[in-house]
Amino acid sequence: TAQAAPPGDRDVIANLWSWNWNSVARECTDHLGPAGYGGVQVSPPQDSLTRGGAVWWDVYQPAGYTLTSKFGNESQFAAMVRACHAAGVRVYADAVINHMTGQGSTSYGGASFGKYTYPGLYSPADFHYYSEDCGNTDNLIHDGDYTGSARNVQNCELVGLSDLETEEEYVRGAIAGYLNKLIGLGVDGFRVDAAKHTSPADLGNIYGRLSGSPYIYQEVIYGSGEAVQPGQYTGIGDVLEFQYGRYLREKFYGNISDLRTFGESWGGMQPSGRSVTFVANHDTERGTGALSYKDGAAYRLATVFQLAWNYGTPQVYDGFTWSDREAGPPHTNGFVRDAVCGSGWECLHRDPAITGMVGFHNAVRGTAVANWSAPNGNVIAFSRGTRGWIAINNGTGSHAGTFPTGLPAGTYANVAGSGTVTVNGGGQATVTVPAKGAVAIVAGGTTTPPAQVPVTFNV
Ligand code: LAG
Ligand code: CA
Repeated sequence: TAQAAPPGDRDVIANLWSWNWNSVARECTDHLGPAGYGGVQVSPPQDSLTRGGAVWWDVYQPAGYTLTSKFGNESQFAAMVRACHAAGVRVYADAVINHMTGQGSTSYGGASFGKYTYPGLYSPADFHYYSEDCGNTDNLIHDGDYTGSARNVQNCELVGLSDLETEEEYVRGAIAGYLNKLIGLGVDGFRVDAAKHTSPADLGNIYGRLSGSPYIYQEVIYGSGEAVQPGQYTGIGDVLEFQYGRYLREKFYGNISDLRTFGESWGGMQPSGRSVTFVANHDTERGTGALSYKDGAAYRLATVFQLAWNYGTPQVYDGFTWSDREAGPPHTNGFVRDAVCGSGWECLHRDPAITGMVGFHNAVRGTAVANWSAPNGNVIAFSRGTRGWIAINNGTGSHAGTFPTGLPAGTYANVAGSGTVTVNGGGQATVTVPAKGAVAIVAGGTTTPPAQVPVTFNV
C-alpha cells in the first residue's frame, strides 16, 4: 500500500485516551463533529491483561485480538465507528503490535494465557525470546541500548513485554489480520504503539498487507544520538513529534517570542507534512518534560498556539484526571465508566477557546505564517496569510497593543475568547489580550460573537 497522506481539510485529531466506546460515540456526535474535528484517536481496542481497573496500563498488554476490552465490546466499538463517521469524524485506533502481555493470566475478554503462549494466536516460537535475536542475556531492553544498539531496542523486551518476532511470516500475517479486522469495522488509521521497538522493515511489510489506505502515525520517541530515529520511519508513515511538546513546555515557561521559527529547523523535529503534533499524551502528562492539564492556563494556551501554528497535524489530548500516576480511569469491575467532563475527565477538547481554534485551524489551512510581531517575550501575534490572525499573551497581566493583522477591514468575533475585534482600513487592530489568553479572528468569520458556552475545562 502507498503511504497515506495526512487527513484532508478537517485534520485535527482529538485523542480521547481511555474513553470507553459509548462515550467516544456520544462525543463524536455532540461535540467533535460539530466543532470541526476531523478525527478521534481511541485507546487500544484489543483484549488485554486486566488488573481489575487499578491501573491504566493493562491495555498496553494484549492478550489476543478479539475486541472485548475494558472500553467495551465489538458491537459497541462498531457502533462508535458508525456514529463518528456519521458526524464526519475519522477513527484512529491505538495499535499495540510490538508485543503481547508479559504478565498475569486474566483478560477482560476472559482469555487464558501465559507469557509467550496466547492460545489460538501465538506460541513461544513467535517471540524474539526464543529466537535469541536480542543481544542481552536477560532479554530486556537496557537504557544503554538506546544509544548503542538498534538490534536490542527492537528485538529485546520493552519492560518485560513478550516481544513479537515481527520478521516472521506468521506473525506479520497475524498482526495484519488484526488491523484488517479493525479496517473492516470502518477504522480509518492507526497510532502505532512502540513503533520504535519494531524495525521499519517489519512495519513496512505489515502495512503493505493492509486493505485500503489507512492513515498511519507511529510512536517513535526522539532521543538525541539514539540508534533508532523517527526519520527512519517517515518513509512508511507519519510520526508522532515528541520534540514539539518538549519545546512548547520550555517556551511557555520561558519566552514564547522564541517560537518565531518553530518547526523543522529545530533540533530533532521532523518535516511538518510527516508529523502529528501534541502538547501532551498519556505518557508525557505523567512525566516531567511536557505541559499537562496540571499546568492549567499555560497548557490551554499552548494548545491554542498549536492550532494556530503552521506545522504538522494537530492532536488535542484528553484523558482522565489523576493524582496517582498509575491509577486507572473511573471504572466498574475494571470496565471504564462513561466519561463525565469536569468530573474525573479533563475535556480540554470541549473548551470554547479550543473548539474556536479548531475552526480557525480549518479556515487557515494551506496559508503561511505572516505579520509576526512580539512586543515582549510573553506576547506574540501573527497571521495565517490573509485568512486568520491571532495574538497570544502568556504573561500574567493583560497586554494592549496595535498589530498588523493582514485581514480586510471589519468587525470579527474573537474565536479564542470573547468580544469582538475591529480591523481598520490599514489592516491594523487595537486589542487588549487577556493574561494567559488569546484573541483570534478568521476572515469571513461571523461578526457576531458566539454564545458563551459553560467552560468545562478542568484546571
Ligand atoms: C508505549 N509506547 O511505546 C505506551 O505509550 C506506553 O504507555 C506503554 O507503557 C508502552 N509503550 C508499552 O505499550 C505502559 C506503561 C508501563 C507498563 C506498560 C505495559 O507506561 O509502565 O508496564 O504500559 O502495561 C507495566 C509495568 C512494568 C512491567 C510491565 C510488564 O509498569 O513494571 O514490567 O507492565 O509486565
Ligand atoms: Ca520488538
